[in-house]
Amino acid sequence: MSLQTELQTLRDQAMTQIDGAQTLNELNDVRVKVLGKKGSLTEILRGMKDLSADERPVVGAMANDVRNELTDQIANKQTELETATLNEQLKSEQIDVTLPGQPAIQGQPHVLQQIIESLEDQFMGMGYQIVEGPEVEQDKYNFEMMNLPKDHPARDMQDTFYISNELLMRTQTSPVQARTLEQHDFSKGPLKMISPGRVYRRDTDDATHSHQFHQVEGLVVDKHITMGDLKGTLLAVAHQLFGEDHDIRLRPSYFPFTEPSVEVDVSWNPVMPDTKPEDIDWIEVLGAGMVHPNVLEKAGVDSSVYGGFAFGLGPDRFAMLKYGVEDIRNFYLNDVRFLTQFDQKG
Ligand code: FA5
Repeated sequence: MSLQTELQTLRDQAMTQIDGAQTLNELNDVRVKVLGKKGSLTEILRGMKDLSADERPVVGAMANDVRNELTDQIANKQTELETATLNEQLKSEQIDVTLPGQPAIQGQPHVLQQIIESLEDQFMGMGYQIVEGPEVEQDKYNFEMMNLPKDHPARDMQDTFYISNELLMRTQTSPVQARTLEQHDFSKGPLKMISPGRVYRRDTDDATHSHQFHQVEGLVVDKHITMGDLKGTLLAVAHQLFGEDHDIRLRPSYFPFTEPSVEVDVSWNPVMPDTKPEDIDWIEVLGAGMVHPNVLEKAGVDSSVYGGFAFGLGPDRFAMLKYGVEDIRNFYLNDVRFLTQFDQKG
């Protein structure tokens, strides 16, 4: 077969392949196969050395024409394929700007977290530090250092989930008192701290009890701290959470780690100057008292120099009172219809 015929055949075949290319990749394969350094056109041109001097320019010119023709055809096909791809993409990514928008649902802190954070803000404003303690606690901190030795009957009221003889799910945030007292350097100033967190008890769940709930512990230790300081602090808390027209009342109580101990009630109805004492409804919200000297001594603090007050309040109960929630279990069911009622943004 003469070179001219070979070139003609190559041209015809290449044209068909270019036309048939479905994708840019396929088109590129054709280009490399025909026009590339090791392509079929180069292969044919190698045979030119055997041609006569007359034939050579004729075949050379024809080879050039074929190359140019194929190059143009490839460029056209490339544009065609690129346009098709772009159109396909535009079609699939079409946006209907007239569709209504989808509102973004923004979360919010859980209502109990809101109560805890507002207490944290208030106490930080009064110069308290916020301390965290472990939920899996040692018997030593949860009970013994809080003046509750192994055989103490008051342990029964806080029966809990034991992990081993010495490790348990803490029943109260009071162990953080012992942990903080041990660490505190009194030469640098008084100790004022609160410690919010989860606590656990083997209580049977009902409308006002949960086996897992929250407490916020408070502890102030310095020289010359009095029961008046405790009452003033708790009154400030009640005012902040419930409003200025709510009062508090301290009733004698018993905790092994405070002496004297009190239970604190908040007036549930507003108290006006002319409200008669018998018309006030009181609701218990927390336990408190003056730190027992044994608790100070066990943590290495000299109880003849230092003294203080402590309290432990239940934010779950605070939230129930503040918002009129009748069943504590609602806080733990995580039903969004319930939780979104306490949207801080209103
Ligand atoms: C204590 O736990 C003491 N550690 C509090 C304390 C601290 C007293 C420092 C003195 C000094 P009590 O068991 O009463 O006390 O619990 C304190 C508060 O936790 C209660 O007033 C109540 O608000 C809340 N509470 C107790 N048990 C439950 C429960 N099962 N579910 C929800 N809240 C509870």
